[in-house]
Amino acid sequence: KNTSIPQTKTFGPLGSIPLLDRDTPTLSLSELAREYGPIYRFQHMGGHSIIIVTGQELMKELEDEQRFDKSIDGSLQRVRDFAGDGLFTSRTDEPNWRKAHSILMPAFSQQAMKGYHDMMSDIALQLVQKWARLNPDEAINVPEDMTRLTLDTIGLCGFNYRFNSFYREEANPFIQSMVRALDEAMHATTRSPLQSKLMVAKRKQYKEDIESMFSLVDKIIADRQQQGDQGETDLLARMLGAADPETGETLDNENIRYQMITFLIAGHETTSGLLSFATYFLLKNSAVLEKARAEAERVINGDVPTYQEVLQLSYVRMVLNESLRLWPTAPAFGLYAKEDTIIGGQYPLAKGDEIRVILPELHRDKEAWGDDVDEFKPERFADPSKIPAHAYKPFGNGQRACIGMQFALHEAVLVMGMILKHFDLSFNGEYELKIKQTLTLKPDQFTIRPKLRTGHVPAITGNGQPAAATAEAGKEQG
Ligand code: FDE
Repeated sequence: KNTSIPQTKTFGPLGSIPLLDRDTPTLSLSELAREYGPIYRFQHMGGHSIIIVTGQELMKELEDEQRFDKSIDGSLQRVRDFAGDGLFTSRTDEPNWRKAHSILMPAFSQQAMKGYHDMMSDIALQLVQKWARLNPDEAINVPEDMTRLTLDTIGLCGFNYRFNSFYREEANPFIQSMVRALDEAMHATTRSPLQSKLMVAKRKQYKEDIESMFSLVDKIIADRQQQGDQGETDLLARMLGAADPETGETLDNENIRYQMITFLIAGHETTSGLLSFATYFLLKNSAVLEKARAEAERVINGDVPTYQEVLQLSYVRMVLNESLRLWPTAPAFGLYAKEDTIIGGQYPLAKGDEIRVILPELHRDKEAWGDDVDEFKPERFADPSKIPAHAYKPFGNGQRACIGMQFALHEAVLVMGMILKHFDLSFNGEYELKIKQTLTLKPDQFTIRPKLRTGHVPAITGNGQPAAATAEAGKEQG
């Protein structure tokens, strides 16, 4: 027998919007799930509603790609203003999604990480060297430095471009534009059309920010096209050169621009949040910290881990997985029903109905994880066959899942391993976790005091390569 989906309280023409904290809408949706259950209908303004899902049994059904597909509504629709039909913001039926997906998959395989390893190490060393040279009374803002790291890493591996964020006090101007534009994309969804119209200054700023992003990226593309193929192995080279095996076509320049902006957005905010939360959890859980440190000391021989050593840091990887469980930095994804259907054996959905999976709650489903869901326990990930896959979606689902997963994890394990090996960490005074949401989540105002423990500043050898990576390359050649 069909039942209707529980619905949130409404406030006239405002719908249920007053129930949301405008700065952290996803956290509000998580809280509402505790009141209304694992599925409920949230009423937006103007009669438009979305269905919120937070339970593993329902998620299992949503994995069916015959019945459900990724939706591009709400804030993602806004992000299209600057990410166009790039991978993240294209509909699955747009020709450029499949084309770019086929062309770019090989560039994100585990195998491809070998090619990025030295570039990732280069940037990780910049972070470690900065931390090693602090005066005793200086603190580090963790999300800020992690953002420097992840932005510079995707810039270098993606386009052979150096944002050089460790040499600037302020965020790079490109990033300032991007962060403002993303913030605007998130906030715009909770405003009425009239309210938006009245915000003239905001709209002007938004337009300028988009233009400045386009001009930097278009220049990088033009410079590369002018200079011709010089054997680069980055993502840009692949986008300019590789053809879709199915159609034989390459990506056009406009789409390459959108992909570059997409990788910069997707590749840095999410990964920097991950590294920041993981640092926080390590500081909060000293037994975990000691275990991870012991592994880093045992596995990493030089100052910088080799590609192989990164793969061996399995406990560090579990720490990152558990961190993504409690605070998935991309905290939600959207789907729509492709046909009229019924889920949970009782709830009818109409074709086109919008669904939003809210991950912090899904990842705390007690049926899947047990009663200790709120505790930080990396050991949950020790045996891959015991991970409740339907209740763990930090990288999304199915064909529209994150293409950058291996990339993000390789980078994060590498830098976490280095931090653990080289530093003692402590909070900079009292800290109570506070979440900041843009489109992604981060720990807000989180500062620490790293103290060098190895006695020497980790360094790069004469030929520009990290010492350990060079030794490994030498071994491989013979
Ligand atoms: C994607 C993604 C996702 C899904 C979303 C939806 O569905 O809407 C998710 C959930 C994610 N992703 C997550 C994440 C996390 C982290 C740490 C990351 N992520 C990272 C990264 C890096 C890079 C480069 C990336 N990432 C990228 C990406 C892309 C391009 C995408 C789209 C795909 C398709 O095809 O759709 C994603 N990513 Fe991520």
